[in-house]
Amino acid sequence: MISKKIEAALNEQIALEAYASFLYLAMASWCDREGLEGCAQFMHRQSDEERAHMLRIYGYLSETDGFALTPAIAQAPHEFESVQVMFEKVYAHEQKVTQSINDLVNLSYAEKDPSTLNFLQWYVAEQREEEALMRTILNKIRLIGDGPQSLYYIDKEVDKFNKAALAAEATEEEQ
Ligand code: OFO
Repeated sequence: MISKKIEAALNEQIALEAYASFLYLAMASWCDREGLEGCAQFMHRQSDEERAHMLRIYGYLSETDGFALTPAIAQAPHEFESVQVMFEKVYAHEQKVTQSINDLVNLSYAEKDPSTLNFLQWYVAEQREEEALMRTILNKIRLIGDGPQSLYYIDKEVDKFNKAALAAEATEEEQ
């Protein structure tokens, strides 16, 4: 059983995760059109992850006798000035999500809700990882430069993260 306040805040988080999923899907489509195959795959993966983050909250609300509300999604941007600008937007969005998770943690303390506090720990760790990943990619793009001659290399660099994620999944499946 969770309080109405916590239920409402978790539903806001559902909306934020859903928006992230659609934002990253729009980015995947843009990358695909621009011929950035590695970046497109990366953004598809991120989009799927955000949907999984959203569904995790559905599960928690169901487990705690709360009610998950399926959100309306605002139109995400379709066009991006450059691949660097796109990743800057990703990083900014992840920082916004981190702030929202931190607010939820503080609300759970205020509401004396150890179960939600415990549930949120997974998100705290996930956001730390996601922010670090996006910062790493942005730093690489800044080093390479995102002029037309650099796009091929940027795409290859981002594709290394896809390959690393696939390898990690394969190892997990083996265990
Ligand atoms: Fe779910 O917001 Fe990023 O990871």
